[in-house]
Formats: sequence, structure tokens, C-alpha cells
Amino acid sequence: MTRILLLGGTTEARRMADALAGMDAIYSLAGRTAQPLSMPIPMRIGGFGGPEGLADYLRREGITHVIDATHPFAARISANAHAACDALDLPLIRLIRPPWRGEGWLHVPDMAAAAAALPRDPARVFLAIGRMHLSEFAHLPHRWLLRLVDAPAAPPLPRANLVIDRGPFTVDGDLDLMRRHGMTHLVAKNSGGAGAEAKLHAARALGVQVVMIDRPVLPPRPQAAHPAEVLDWLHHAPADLGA
Ligand code: 3Y8
Ligand code: NAP
Repeated sequence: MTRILLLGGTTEARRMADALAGMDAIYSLAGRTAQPLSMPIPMRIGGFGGPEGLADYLRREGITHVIDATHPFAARISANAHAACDALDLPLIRLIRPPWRGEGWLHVPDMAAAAAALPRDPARVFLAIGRMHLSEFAHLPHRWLLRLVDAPAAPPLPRANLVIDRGPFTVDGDLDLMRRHGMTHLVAKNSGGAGAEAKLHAARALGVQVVMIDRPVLPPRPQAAHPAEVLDWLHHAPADLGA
């Protein structure tokens, strides 16, 4: 009896949920945003309590297959899924989108390196990295444009303009936003996917310098780029043996 846990929180995960409608599947979110989008399959929201908590959940719920469709920068949940599925010998596949490629970008390995790559003199920087890592830029002299999913209780950085918006975003929208704020630099995670790509097209059109943060390295696992490949895997991954 196939019972699927879909670790979500991305556009691809939503498309995977659509493809699983009618099957015995559960969509899982961390509970990072105030009003997450609803899904066509039952949802659970909140952490599991580390890899052990996730393993307990998988056992208790009789999960037979896990699909990790979380964001490429959600490294901890992916590591936990890897450990929990190894411990229970459960099939796990990662639904992930290819990284973006572009000309003239400054590639950096992490947030601290992105902060260090910005100019010494005050610039106008679009920090399109969400809310969770802004403190790594707090010591810099720049003017910031911040785009967040939910309005923060207090301004997260000095000299910051806030845009409260949930993607997917459009090129025209990001061109207008970056032109209006006179952006000189853009800091982005190499998330891939279409939902956040618009800002890169806008940056190229406006000659804005892009600082691109490379993805964290994850343990090797079967991967797919499209829900159809995952459905194929589901029908071939033996539920009783690790795939
Ligand atoms: C809670 C689920 C869908 C999914 C939409 C995608 C596209 C829009 C682009 C910019 C970059 C950023 C951020 C972003 C994008 C999609 C996708 C994507 C980037 C939601 C969602 C959850 C989250 C969590 C949120 C993080 C933040 C990151 C904003 C839902 C809308 C910057 C990542 O305030 C916070 O705490 C926000 C936290 C993790 C990264 C950060 O460090 O702040 N996503 N985003 C998931 C959960 O609870 O498990 O609310 O419905 C999902 C989406 N965000 O259904 O179409 O698929 O990538 N999300 C990044 O890529 O750089 C915005 O502004 O240009
Ligand atoms: P993370 O750092 O990898 O995970 C931190 C902790 O959050 C995990 O250990 C787990 O808690 C919990 N968690 C994360 N994703 C979960 C999920 N889908 N279901 C249940 N618990 C989850 O993750 P993150 O970077 O904070 O991302 C959180 C969510 O936002 C994920 O769903 C991700 O797909 C989505 N998202 C993230 C980004 C990004 O830039 N990081 C962008 C877009 C969407 P326990 O240890 O207690 O189990």
C-alpha cells in the first residue's frame, strides 16, 4: 500500500502535489510563512523534531515513499530526510530544479561571502534572499531593497525599503521595482526554477551587478527535474527496499 510524504515549500512541490491528487499523499511545510498556499492533498505544517522525529513520523504514519521537493537551500530538512530514509530503508527521491546560469555574475559559496563581495562604498543593493539571513549584511553601509513574504515586526536592516510579496515574480514587475529603486547590485540564491528568475533578467537589462550564492552540497540521492519522472519512480521504487 503506497503512502507518500511530500516535503514541499516550492513551486515544483506544488506541481508534484497536483500530480499526486487522488493518491495517499501528505504535503509537508515547515510553517515559515503566515498564510501558506493551500494544496490539493492533505497538509501538515511544522518541523518533525530533527532526523529522529522525522523517522518516528515516517514509521507512525506508515509512509512507504518520500519525495523531497524542498528548496535547494533547505539543506537541513534534506539531510534529515536522507538520514531518516536510510535508517528505515525507505525510498527517497529529490525533485529539484537545475541551477541558473548567467554571464558576468560574481559567484560566492555562502551568505558571508556574498556580503564580502559587495563594494566598500555605499551602493543600492536588492537583497532578494528572504528574511532568514539578513543579519549577515547588517554591518554594511549600503541602502537595501528587501523582499519578504511576511511583514516583519521591526525593520530588519537600517536604510531598507521593504517589499512584502510572495512570488512567482514577473520580469516587468522586477524591472520596474529595480529601476524605481535605482539598484546597483542584486544578491540572490541560486534557487533555480521560474518563480524567482525574473530578477535576473531585470538585472541583466539594467546592468545591475549580480552576486550569486551557490547551493549547499547535499548527500547524493536519486533526483528528478519533473513530476512525471517522480511518478515513474513511484511505480518502480520497491516500497520494501531502499531505492
Ligand atoms: C514556506 C510556501 C508556490 C511556491 C512559491 C520557488 C518560488 C515563490 C521565489 C525573491 C526571492 C526566497 C523565499 C522565494 C521564492 C517561490 C515559492 C519561492 C524566494 C514560499 C512558501 C514558504 C516559503 C519560505 C520562504 C523563506 C525564504 C524563501 C522568500 C507558502 C512562499 C527568498 C528564497 O519569511 C520567511 O521566513 C521566508 C522564508 C524560506 C528564504 C529566507 O531565507 O527567508 N522562501 N516561501 C515554506 C514552509 O513553510 O515550509 O508560503 O505558500 C514558497 C516559495 N518561495 O507554491 O508557488 O519555488 O522558489 N522564497 C529564494 O529562492 O531565494 C524569494 O524575492 O526574488
Ligand atoms: P531548512 O533550513 O532545511 O530546515 C530547517 C528545519 O525546518 C528542518 O530541520 C525542519 O525542522 C523544518 N523544515 C524545513 N522544511 C520542512 C518541511 N517541508 N516540512 C516540515 N519541516 C520542515 O529549511 P528552510 O531553508 O528553513 O526552508 C523551510 C521551508 O521553506 C522549506 O519547506 C523550503 O522548501 C521552503 N523554502 C525555502 C527557501 C530557502 O531559501 N531556504 C526558499 C523557498 C522555499 P525539524 O528539524 O524540526 O524537522
